[in-house]
Amino acid sequence: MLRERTDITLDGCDPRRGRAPALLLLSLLAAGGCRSSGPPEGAPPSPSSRRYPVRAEVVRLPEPGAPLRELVLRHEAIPDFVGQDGRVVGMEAMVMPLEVSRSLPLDGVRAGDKVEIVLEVDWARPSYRVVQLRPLPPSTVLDLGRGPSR
Ligand SMILES: [Cu+2]
Repeated sequence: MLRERTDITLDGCDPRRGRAPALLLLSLLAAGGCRSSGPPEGAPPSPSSRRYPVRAEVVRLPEPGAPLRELVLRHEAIPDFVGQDGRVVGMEAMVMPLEVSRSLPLDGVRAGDKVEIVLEVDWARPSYRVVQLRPLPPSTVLDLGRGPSR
């Protein structure tokens, strides 16, 4: 039997939650569909922000000269991900566009690379931002959540 699937929609940036679709949509709209410009560079971390280390594969690098420095990653599950209402809702493995801090160098990073990032999420602004990134060995096997039903 197929698992219920609501991810990989709306840029795949919706945290999993067993909620009514209307509520989910509202929270996504409030989150700007993951494309909020977020806080200015160099702003101190907000007390409302949380950081999650997570492993991922690089799907697409930022477009040179694009207004938003956006990295598309396929990340592993984040079981302790906290939603907008402060509850732990978890986030499935998914493809997700993420803003990258301007101060974070991406030299040498290529599509297909395995990396470990620190994702900073601030529901107060709201923003999703990669604030740290380090390469992992190419032999790293990621658990990207493709369940037995597929
Ligand atoms: Cu995600």
